[in-house]
Amino acid sequence: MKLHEAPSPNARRVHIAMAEKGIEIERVAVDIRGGENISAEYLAKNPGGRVPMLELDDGTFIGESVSITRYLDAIGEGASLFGDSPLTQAQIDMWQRRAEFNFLMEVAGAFRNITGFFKDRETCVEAWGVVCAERAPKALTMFDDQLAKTEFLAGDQFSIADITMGVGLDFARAVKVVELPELPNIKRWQDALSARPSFSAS
Ligand SMILES: N[C@@H](CCC(=O)N[C@@H](CS)C(=O)NCC(=O)O)C(=O)O
Repeated sequence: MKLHEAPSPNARRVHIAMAEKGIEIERVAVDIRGGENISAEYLAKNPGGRVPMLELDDGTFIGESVSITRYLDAIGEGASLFGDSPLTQAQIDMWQRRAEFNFLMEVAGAFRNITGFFKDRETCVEAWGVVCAERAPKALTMFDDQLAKTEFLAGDQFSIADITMGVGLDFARAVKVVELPELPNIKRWQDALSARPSFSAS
């Protein structure tokens, strides 16, 4: 297998999953600043035009970091990142989607529209970025309230939801386009995530 990637929060989600599942994968750098990911050759493999992308040994390509993680979860060792029972699967999916749509996507929207990082390939609307930057921190209360009741976002099991939210928070801090309040339960949970080798090494 090969992981086509660039330094990015979505590649980091896959790196954390690889470490959690004990999987090593050859990495291939994709020049996203130079637009390699929107070249005809890349789009033929991944019409989503983004990184990361997993290439299997039989030439199959899987795009989308959560889909790649789901595949690695199924073939790797150890506890599932997506849940074992119908209930845990639904709860993990629910929190994964909330982390992705209510937080990570808002931070990405703020970053992309305020900085114009990819303005060579998309229309950036600064005012929309400001709206995203306002919405991302507002969503945090929901996660903090949940973490007052549970060890991890979806209950007592570390999951893809924690990976998405933890990576989203670190990305928000790194790109500095969103002001984040310090909330006690998120802090307790993030300290626990940082102590995991999968997070600290990625
Ligand atoms: N939903 C996708 C999003 C992937 C994504 O947005 N990747 C960014 C890097 S974090 C990218 O490829 N950016 C290049 C571009 O937008 O042209 C996933 O989870 O993999």
